[in-house]
Amino acid sequence: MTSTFKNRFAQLQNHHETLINKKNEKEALGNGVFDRYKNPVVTAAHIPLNWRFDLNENSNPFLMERIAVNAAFNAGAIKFEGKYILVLRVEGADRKSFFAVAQSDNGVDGFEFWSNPVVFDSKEGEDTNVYDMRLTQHEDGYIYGLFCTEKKDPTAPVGDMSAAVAQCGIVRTKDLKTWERLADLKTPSAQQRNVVLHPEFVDGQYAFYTRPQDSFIEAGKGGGIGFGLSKTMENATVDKEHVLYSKEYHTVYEGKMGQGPGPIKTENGWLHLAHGVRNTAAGLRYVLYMFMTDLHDLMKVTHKPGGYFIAPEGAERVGDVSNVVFSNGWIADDNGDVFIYYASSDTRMHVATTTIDQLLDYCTNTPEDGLSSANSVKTINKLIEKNVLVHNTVNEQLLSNSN
Ligand code: M1P
Repeated sequence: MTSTFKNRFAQLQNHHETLINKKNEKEALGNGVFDRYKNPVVTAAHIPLNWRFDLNENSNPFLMERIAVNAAFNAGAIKFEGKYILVLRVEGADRKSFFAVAQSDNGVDGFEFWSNPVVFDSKEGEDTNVYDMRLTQHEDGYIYGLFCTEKKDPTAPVGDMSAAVAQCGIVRTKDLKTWERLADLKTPSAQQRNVVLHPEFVDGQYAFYTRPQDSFIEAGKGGGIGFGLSKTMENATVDKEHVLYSKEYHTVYEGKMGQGPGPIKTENGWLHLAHGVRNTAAGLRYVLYMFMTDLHDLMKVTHKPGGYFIAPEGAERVGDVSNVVFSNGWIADDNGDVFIYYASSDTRMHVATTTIDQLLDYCTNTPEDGLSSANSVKTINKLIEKNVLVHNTVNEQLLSNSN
């Protein structure tokens, strides 16, 4: 081995190890709802060297990167055998996405990829592109991965190389290593993305959150969060989609929205995280918002905190598709801690930490969107009045303490 090759390899290894061992820290202050962290938890640079470099000096004397990775983002998440597991959407320089598992001991740093990317069969013709897996530990004993499978639109006019059809692919596993491919979900909608499996049976059936859409980018008449039941997972079919959360004019989800990860069960109802999309002069803006549904009636939205929950901030704003935050994975620990994994600008993964108590407080006490400027001002004035009372009480207490 020449010393040039040896030195370059040592430098690459050193750079990679330093990145993986970098400790993450909470950002100062925060908003009281969740804490952001200084570093992303996974980036394209976290991808193992042996996936990207031919390490044989004879066939790669310059130690060139042979297979470049563009991004690592939009990860499903699950706690498995005591580890915080992400199933990431890894996107190559060739634009093709695939899935790969990374694990960490503490959920905020030290994420390392497993030895190989995830492999599973195609079904119903080869998937051109697969992405955005939502993981659900279902009460039937399987871990299901629901993802988007994309193919060229067979009805696209000659010369149109971008028209695509998106549907919901389904895999299941018990060890996150061997994945069984099932038939794609059938629904009444022309296209589907952002489909999520509910963790419990509903009336003895499997329950799905869907995102009915008319075409590949535009949700069209659809675009809300739908809900439907299927008797089986082997040939999952939702005959009827009921929209449980609709698009609304002048909200952060007026363009379209999509369920994030599967909801978290609490004594007070189900906590949901979703993304909302609106159009701007600079293109689409994706933010995260929250809502809650009734513990027993999953179609009943009980709390709708107004506005966004997480929006892209600072360096998160810039990437391959700028001004985007997207989440399809979170982990709730038994002690009530919650790890929200979100991607920024279709490029990298971050974590935000919080607790079930904070999320419940946020969902139940954040005012709803009043849907007009006057109503927003009324809501602020109400809070100011309330704070005047608090201020007076505190002053009275201070006075009586000093007497
Ligand atoms: O580019 C932003 C996101 O766009 C799509 O989300 P949606 O279906 O809601 O428009 C997905 O391609 C997603 O992967 C991507 O992050």
